[in-house]
Amino acid sequence: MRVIMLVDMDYFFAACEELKKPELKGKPVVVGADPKGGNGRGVVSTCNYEARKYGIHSGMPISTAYRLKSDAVFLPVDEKYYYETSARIMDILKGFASKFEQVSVDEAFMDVSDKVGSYEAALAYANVIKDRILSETKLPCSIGIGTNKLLAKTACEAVKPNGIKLVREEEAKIFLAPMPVGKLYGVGKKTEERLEEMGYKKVEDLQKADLNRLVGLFGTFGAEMQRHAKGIDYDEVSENYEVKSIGREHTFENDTADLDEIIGALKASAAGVIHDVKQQGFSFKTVTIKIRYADFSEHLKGRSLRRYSNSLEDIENTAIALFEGYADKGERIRKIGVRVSGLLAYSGQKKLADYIHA
Ligand code: DCP
Ligand code: CA
Ligand code: CA
Repeated sequence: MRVIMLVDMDYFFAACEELKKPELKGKPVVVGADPKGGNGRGVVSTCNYEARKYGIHSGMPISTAYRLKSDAVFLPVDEKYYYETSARIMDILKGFASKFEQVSVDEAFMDVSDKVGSYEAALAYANVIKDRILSETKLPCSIGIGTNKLLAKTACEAVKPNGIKLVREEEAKIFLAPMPVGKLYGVGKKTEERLEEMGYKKVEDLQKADLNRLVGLFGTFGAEMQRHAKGIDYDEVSENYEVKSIGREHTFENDTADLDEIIGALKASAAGVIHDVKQQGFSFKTVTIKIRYADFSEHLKGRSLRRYSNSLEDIENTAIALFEGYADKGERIRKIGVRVSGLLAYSGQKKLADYIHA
């Protein structure tokens, strides 16, 4: 049987702040932009559960958060510290998984099918993982368990914070039925609005929907949504293996959805990459882009060329084509990067290992 887990850290950035300063525990803590006495621009990155009691949440304007609870502890985003902590967590988790896929700074899918043979064993295993994370990092997490990614993720969201939840295959339809369609895995804001307009409000409505109508409205994505509504998901946990590669990244001053700005950053990164590729005497076979959204979720997408190349145009064109798959989402992006791999050294004098950029 296939057993997938989704481990997601609780109130991650704020939990990291509590770790740094234990005296914050029990107080409402908001991490994000500077509230500037209520006139600050920018948004809440996250807040602890104390602060959530006042209605504060991720993505909310910081000025609104300040209005809701002006005497909360407001802290700036200490990205470096959170990513260091994240790396420690991910290292621990990797040891428990046969296949491991990190999907955000604080979240990863794990295929543990080889490690457990039953649902009971899966629950016990999740407890061990949760305890290990807590004892080694002092940070709480939640774990969802199911026969696929969709069920693992949805179970985790349902049990948050500080819990473990298993959804058995035979319970899946009933578990999902009462949820609003916006909660369904893979359904973004725009799709949610469209679904509601068409009369699909709950996942239950999607379960019962006429498949032809859904496909007429949404194409193959319509069929996939109905599968998801029924708790069916074939997506595999895809190992994020580290490739020997050369890459560049660009972090935007302000999170942006502006296409010109994003393409400009891709081109600038490509130019940096080709500089290194040529200087180090390589050609490459694969181009990958990495997108980090404003909410710190990440997407990696790569494409292999027909033959080895060392041209800037190949990097640029491939990177832009790959980005087009995401462009219509219109979501704000925090950071974007380009990377080439499948490297071939021109001369035998240089050892590839000397040129691996993490
Ligand atoms: N984040 C952000 N802006 C968002 C969403 C998230 O900056 N709109 C950052 C801060 C979060 C981290 O990413 O701590 C992880 O996001 P989660 O959605 O997993 O939220 P939390 O871990 O903060 O809370 P939860 O306990 O609900 O998982
Ligand atoms: Ca989280
Ligand atoms: Ca998360």
